[in-house]
Amino acid sequence: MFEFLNKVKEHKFSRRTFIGAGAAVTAGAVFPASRNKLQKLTAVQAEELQSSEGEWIPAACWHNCGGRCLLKAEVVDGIVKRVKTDDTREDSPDNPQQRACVRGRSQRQQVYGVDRLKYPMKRKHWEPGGGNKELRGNDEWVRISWDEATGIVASEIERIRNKYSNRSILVTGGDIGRALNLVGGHVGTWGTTSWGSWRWGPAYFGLQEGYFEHSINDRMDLRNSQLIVLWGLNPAWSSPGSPTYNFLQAKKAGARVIVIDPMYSESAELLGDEWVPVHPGTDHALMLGMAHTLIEEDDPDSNPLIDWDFLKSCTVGFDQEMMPEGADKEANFKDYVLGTHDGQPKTAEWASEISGVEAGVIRRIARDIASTNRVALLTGWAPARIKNSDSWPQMFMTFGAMTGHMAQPGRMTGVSCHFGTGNGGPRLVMGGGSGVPPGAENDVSDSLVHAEMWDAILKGEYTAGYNDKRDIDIQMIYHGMGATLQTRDGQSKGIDVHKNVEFVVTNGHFITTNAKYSDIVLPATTPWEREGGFNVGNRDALFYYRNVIDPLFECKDDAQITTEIGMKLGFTAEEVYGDVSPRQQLFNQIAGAQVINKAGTDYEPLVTITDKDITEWGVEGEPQKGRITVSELEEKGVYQVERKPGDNYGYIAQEAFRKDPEANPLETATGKLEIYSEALAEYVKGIGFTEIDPIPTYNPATEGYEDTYKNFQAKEKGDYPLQVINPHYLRRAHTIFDNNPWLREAWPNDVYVSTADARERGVKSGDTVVIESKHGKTLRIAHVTERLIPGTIGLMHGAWVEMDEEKDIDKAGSDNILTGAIATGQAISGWNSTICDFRKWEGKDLKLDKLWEPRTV
Ligand SMILES: Nc1nc2c(c(=O)[nH]1)N[C@H]1C(S)=C(S)[C@@H](COP(=O)(O)OP(=O)(O)OC[C@H]3O[C@@H](n4cnc5c(=O)[nH]c(N)nc54)[C@H](O)[C@@H]3O)O[C@H]1N2
Ligand SMILES: Nc1nc2c(c(=O)[nH]1)N[C@H]1C(S)=C(S)[C@@H](COP(=O)(O)OP(=O)(O)OC[C@H]3O[C@@H](n4cnc5c(=O)[nH]c(N)nc54)[C@H](O)[C@@H]3O)O[C@H]1N2
Ligand code: SF4
Ligand SMILES: [Mo]
Repeated sequence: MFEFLNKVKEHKFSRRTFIGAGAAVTAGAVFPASRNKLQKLTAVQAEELQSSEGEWIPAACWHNCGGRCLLKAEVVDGIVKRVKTDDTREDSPDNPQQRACVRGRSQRQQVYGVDRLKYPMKRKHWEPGGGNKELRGNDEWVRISWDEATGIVASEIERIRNKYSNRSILVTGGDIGRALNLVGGHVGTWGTTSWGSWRWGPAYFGLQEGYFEHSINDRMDLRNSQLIVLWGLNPAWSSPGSPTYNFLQAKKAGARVIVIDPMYSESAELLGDEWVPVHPGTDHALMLGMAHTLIEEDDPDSNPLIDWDFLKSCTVGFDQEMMPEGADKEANFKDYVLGTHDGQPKTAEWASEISGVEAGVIRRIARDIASTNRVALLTGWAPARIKNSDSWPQMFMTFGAMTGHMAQPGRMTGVSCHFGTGNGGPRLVMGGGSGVPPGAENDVSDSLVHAEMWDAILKGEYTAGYNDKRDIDIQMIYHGMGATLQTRDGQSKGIDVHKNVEFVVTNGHFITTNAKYSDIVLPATTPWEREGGFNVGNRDALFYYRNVIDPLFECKDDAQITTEIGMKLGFTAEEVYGDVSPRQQLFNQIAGAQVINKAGTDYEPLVTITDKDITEWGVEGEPQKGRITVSELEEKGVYQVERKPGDNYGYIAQEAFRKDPEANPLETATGKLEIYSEALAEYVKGIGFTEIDPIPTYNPATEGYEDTYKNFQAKEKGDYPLQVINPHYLRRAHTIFDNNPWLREAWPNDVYVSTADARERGVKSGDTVVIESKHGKTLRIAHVTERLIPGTIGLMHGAWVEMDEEKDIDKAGSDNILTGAIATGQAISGWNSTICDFRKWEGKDLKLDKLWEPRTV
């Protein structure tokens, strides 16, 4: 087709040499001779590279990965030769280095990947209106110019607006909305994504979710806990960087650790004193059994297990006496637990039937937590990424309140996940704004719920609220950023949608799933190829990255792509994006960066800026006094606030509220933590899917544990007798890095199955198995392990679907091929509530992913 493609074909890409070869050789081999610099690299001798000293430049590690670390790239003659991590300070338990994980250290393999998108591409059989739409996903690609590509996108936008309306254009991410809003707007999407039922609900009953806000204490205080409960969190995989190390300090300081998880994770292995395997999505029932134990056994004089003082001063709804004004006194939590009205006491035995945890263990853990002075009750989001889990966060809070483990040193109850893992509190250092103006308003108000959208588009109707269904006719999809077709519920339907609509565009780095099913793909730069910026992670540190290399091939910044499409729609660059240059944007972020003052009471400028800096940068600005110079920031790439125990930067969540709840009420209807919350129930009802009670009653998940039975009472298993969870896996940050050869080698992406389930099905480690749910089928190689509770399989999140269309089967282990487009409650994407079965695959065995051909175009 084109010269470079032929060259790549001729090269007869060999995975072995690619993985085994030295880095420089790799980059040379995979890049065709289309750029001088790259040509030079092929010519550079390995020895020369070894000895030459390039410049170490702070380089972005920009993913939504749960950690955040310092990366530095050594650039020799315009090419990144090596990558290293934080050596800017001595490593210590109080002030750990911000060290990169295995993915960050493989970043060069991504930026210089053989499969990087290099030029704008058009699907061969595309025509205005779609052409042969069925071919999406399997068609050939044709290289086109940027002028043609942006021209096609603009003319399709106009054609579809005129034939249908702006309500037929769906944008799933990125900033293309800036251009589209100038011509009437577009439909958007929303959902609970990461947080599950922690996303919005908790604000109604008085707890925060732990990402932007924090319901737990900071990492120094973790060392004051005597017992830490890790309830469905695995920082060793999903919060790389320093969180696991911080937990280790707490453990060294004497804390015991209980891990409650269907999988014996690497965090459990490192930190755990006890692993309590639980059926996914049944945590709520388990905790009710624990609450029942405390209610049954508590005696304020001889065996105090419940913190009545805390319940009375800080909560409403626990029992008849504590019900808020106007509420039905009978509808209290304690009577529900005791089964006063429904005849079903939520005993440890009852909870055991559902959760799979022995009743004796349930009682023992409940007593242990209640009778230990200082406990950290920490949960990740995974147990809340469950359909119908809207009352789970309130249940978690209720148990924390019953035991009083809240808002005091060493005592906390809440979310510990992602950047906030084991380290709550406001940011100690942050970057400033770029100064780019906000852009035009979107005149279209429709927005589709992730968990429903593929189905809604196929049906032509979506849920907009309680008793509120609206028609929708999507004909164009613009994937500006994100991996929507891969990461949303019900991927099989998503693929159908992509084969139906008239036009699909993706900006991206590779032929990802979104790109594969598109008509036009536009090659975007990575942050290594851009001007620079800040990345944030844990509250202690701020990461600054610079431009590392020139844009590769014809890649352009997303902002530039949006601007050029906007210009084709008849607007000026300024109208689309304002007139703040990328250099000025970076400078504004530096000038606006703030750090906590020494007293811990306010923020002050982080960076000192001189007149000379302003002149050298060629920007507008004012000199200012800060902690570090611009050149120090440029050189180090990180600013980390120095911590020590007892310093001014500690954080105890909701401390003031607990000390004086009348003077410092919460922002709930009653000012208290609401074990009875009408506001929560009303909120969930208003979303328009399913409803809940004001108290945290247990609602079995749709496609949850109970649904693995045809008849739960008779213990008769159904067609899909197993549950699926999607742990966030170290090979990937979601879908990112799935194609990375080093990581494919390090993390093979097998499906984890328990020894018991494998034996029952005659499956051994290394066998290819087909995993089947109601919604789809996928193949994987089995990894048989004792690390999983029997009855649950672990299909790691984020593999790029690879459909064998004839057999209607995915070969890559794509998690969302198994999930359905099923929305419940507050629009939860409940991925961890999915049921399936697996069996030995009769067809050809799968090759290991590391031997698969890359998707080069
Ligand atoms: N079944 C199942 N599904 C899940 C989950 C699960 O556990 N199970 N987890 C969910 C969670 S928690 C999340 S947060 C979501 C994540 O869902 P997504 O945000 O959709 O996933 P990512 O893989 O992070 O997608 C980022 C995409 O943007 C691209 N990209 C990165 N930088 C740029 C850029 O500068 N420009 C452009 N144009 N593209 C760029 C990357 O290459 C990648 O394709 O997935 C959710 N989906
Ligand atoms: N390596 C890697 N790290 C990541 C990401 C990634 O894609 N890859 N994504 C990042 C993002 S955006 C997010 S939102 C976070 C998500 O972070 P989490 O939600 O904490 O991550 P998971 O790995 O899905 O689950 C954590 C643990 O919960 C367990 N678990 C699953 N279901 C249940 C359940 O029903 N009950 C109980 N008790 N335990 C359960 C899993 O076995 C796992 O050990 O991870 C972040 N970190
Ligand atoms: S944890 Fe995230 S930021 Fe840190 S190196 Fe890994 S991928 Fe990069
Ligand atoms: Mo997430």
